[in-house]
Amino acid sequence: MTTHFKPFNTLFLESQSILEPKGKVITRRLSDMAELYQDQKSAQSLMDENPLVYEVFNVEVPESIEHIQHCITVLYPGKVGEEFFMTKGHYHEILNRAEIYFCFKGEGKLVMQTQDGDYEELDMKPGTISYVPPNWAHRTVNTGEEPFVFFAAYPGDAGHNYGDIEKIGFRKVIVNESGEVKTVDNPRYQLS
Ligand code: S6P
Ligand code: ZN
Repeated sequence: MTTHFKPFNTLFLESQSILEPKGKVITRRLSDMAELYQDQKSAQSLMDENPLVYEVFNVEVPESIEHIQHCITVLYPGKVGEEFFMTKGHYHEILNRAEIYFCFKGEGKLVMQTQDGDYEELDMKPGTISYVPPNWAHRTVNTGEEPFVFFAAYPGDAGHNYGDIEKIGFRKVIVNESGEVKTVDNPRYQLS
């Protein structure tokens, strides 16, 4: 008889924005990603405090194509200089693996980019379901004053490629300009 992977539930504890069981937790502080922000002087001045930027609660399933990885990200509010807190951003290691996001709480943007430099961004608020098609790098940005909390699901074998975004960056950055959320050109963006 074949041994089947057993079905199971995970509970999203909405009031605390955590999963039960917590699964594999990834914690990103400013020191894990300071070089990604535009204003390096402000990044350095926050380094003593080293704020928590985001946490990812990953349900543990095998990393193979038959399975669907799923997780909750809690992206905290804050800014480095005028640039809003954001995730590192990545392509999937297997580039053509898509992803679905569903926003539970807060507000933010999902910024996306292809390897030949196409750029798109979508607004997310509670109830928004966003589709990241195959081949698009993706990053989320918290443009609000509350934690921005979303669920993600993607093919089990997708993997994560952070290096390309670390090197090249996204074409645009999301900043606070006199109290308004603005998308501006990234002067450090370099399409090789
Ligand atoms: C995974 C999915 C999300 C992110 C998470 C953190 O494919 O896109 O769960 O991993 O939002 O972002 P990042 O860029 O640090 O992985
Ligand atoms: Zn992804």
